Amino acid sequence: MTTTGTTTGTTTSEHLRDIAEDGVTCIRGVLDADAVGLLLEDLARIEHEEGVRPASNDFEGTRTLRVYNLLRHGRLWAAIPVHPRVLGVVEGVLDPGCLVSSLSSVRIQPGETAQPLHADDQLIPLDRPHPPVVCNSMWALTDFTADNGATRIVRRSHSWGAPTYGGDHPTEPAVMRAGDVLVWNGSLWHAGGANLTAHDRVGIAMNYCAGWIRQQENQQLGLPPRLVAAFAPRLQELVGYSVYRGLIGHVERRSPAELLVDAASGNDAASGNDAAPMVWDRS
Ligand SMILES: O=C(O)CCC(=O)C(=O)O
Repeated sequence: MTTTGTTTGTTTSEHLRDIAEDGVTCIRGVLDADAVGLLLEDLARIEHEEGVRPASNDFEGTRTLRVYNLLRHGRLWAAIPVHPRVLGVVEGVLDPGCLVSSLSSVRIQPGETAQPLHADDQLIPLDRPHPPVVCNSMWALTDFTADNGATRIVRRSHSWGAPTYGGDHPTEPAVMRAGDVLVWNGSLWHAGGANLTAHDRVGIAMNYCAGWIRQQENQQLGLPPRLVAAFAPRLQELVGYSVYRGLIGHVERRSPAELLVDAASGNDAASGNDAAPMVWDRS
């Protein structure tokens, strides 16, 4: 586990060990400085064009800018959910049938106070601890420090009960360099930190869920089919144009991948994403 302490995990299996034990790991140097710069520039453009303003509730923050549904905004964002170094770990926590649950930005501005402590799967009515159903990640686009709002975590809390929402519990800051990615089991207690500095803390919340539960952001309505038709096949699967274990998510016994509208012709057509065999086709 790598936050304020020593670096241990570097391989996928070491990261998976860290998540099994601590509930969290840090994958260092996923994005280089150029990639970070492009994402920061594009995020600033989107925030400006969409007139993004802080929310007025404690959870989203009153000095925090959030942009949801980032896959709507072009190829830079489409590269995030399929990044092999992170997706490989997420597939190990959930399984390869996992889905994109949401993709959003979190710009914690100076003066923001600490977010209430929570677990991302807290609203899912399952007894705890339970097998992972959510696996989330925070991509640092600026350095994350103890003072600028680094995500605060409660190590090993994924194997406890649910936190008292907003409860007072000792936390540690997930200190990261820009380009690093924090990955955690959705049962881990955590929260965004207070920003005591004069500079923004910018992160991308790339969240995944098991292929058999609902995605937090509705990807099928949030992303126009013509846009999804141009996505890489693996990203099409991840946003929900797929069936879990040949059954869950089917449309009249067919995979939704077969129903994507072909962007070029406007005809209903297979998207290039070879439909997986359905459960009924197995003898
Ligand atoms: O911004 C962060 O570091 C964490 C945000 C978070 O946990 C959330 O919004 O659910």
